[in-house]
Amino acid sequence: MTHPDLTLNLRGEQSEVAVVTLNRAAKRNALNDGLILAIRDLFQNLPRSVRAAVIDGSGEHFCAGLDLSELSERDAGEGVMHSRMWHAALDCVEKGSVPVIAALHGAVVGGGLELASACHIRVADETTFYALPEGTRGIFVGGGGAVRVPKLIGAARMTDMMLTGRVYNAADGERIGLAQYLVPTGTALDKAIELATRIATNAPMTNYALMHALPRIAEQPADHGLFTEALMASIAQSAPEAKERVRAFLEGKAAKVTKG
Ligand code: 1HE
Repeated sequence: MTHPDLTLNLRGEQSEVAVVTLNRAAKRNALNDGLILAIRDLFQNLPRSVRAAVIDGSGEHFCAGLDLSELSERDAGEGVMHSRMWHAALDCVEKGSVPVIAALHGAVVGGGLELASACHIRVADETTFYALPEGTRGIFVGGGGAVRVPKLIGAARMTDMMLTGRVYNAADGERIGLAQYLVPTGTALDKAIELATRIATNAPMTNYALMHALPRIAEQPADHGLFTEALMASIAQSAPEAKERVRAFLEGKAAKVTKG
């Protein structure tokens, strides 16, 4: 890809895993407008071989959030447009073509946490820490955090983080739901690639349903959700690939579920 601060590497035997790296370590991977637009473009144009993606950050930190040096001179209207640009870019991560796993270490703060929240799974190593310093910098979240972070940890915990500047360490972050996996220092990327490689072997329609139907069902009234679930289930199970997979299990050719 063409942006100097964002690199794409394809992994796996069929180039099925995209590893997307924020490459601006000198500025702690702070997200300026160019980098946000590059994230949008990259996730809109992933190579067709890609079935799952990983985002990580180079250097000591995942991401320091919004590039504060660009914040200064915007008026109210420009501020709205800027926030909407972040929304559009992070929507391309969350509602794109493939599941995305965030590999976290060091600072996951402000817009960095908003980016991580747009991913489908978060893997954090023991150096990870989470904060929303917007509250103490006299600003507000603007990259979708007000919608996505409460879905992970609840509005009360997010309010506390923003009112008090509270920082969660890696263990507490996993405990409250900011990350689904806590792994030893330096291993988040390997773990994320391992998970992405496994996810890439799922039937694409199942992955699509999990990314696109599940979050919408969660926001529907229960009766509507159950109806949407029934439609999605029938579409997924009618795919030829689903039939083959079920037949393989019944013929003893597919893996059993084993104790974790
Ligand atoms: C930056 C940024 C940034 C670092 N924008 N330049 N985000 C914040 O409020 C986080 C601000 N950053 C920090 O608290 C710390 O930098 C870190 C904890 C992330 C890392 O600390 P450290 O000691 O490793 O690095 P550093 O020495 O603080 O920073 C290294 C350089 O990166 C330095 O520049 P230099 O030219 O003096 O070397 C910093 O100025 C620069 N840097 N973070 C610009 N964020 C859509 S709305 C989203 C709202 C937000 O995200 S608000 C931002 C929240």
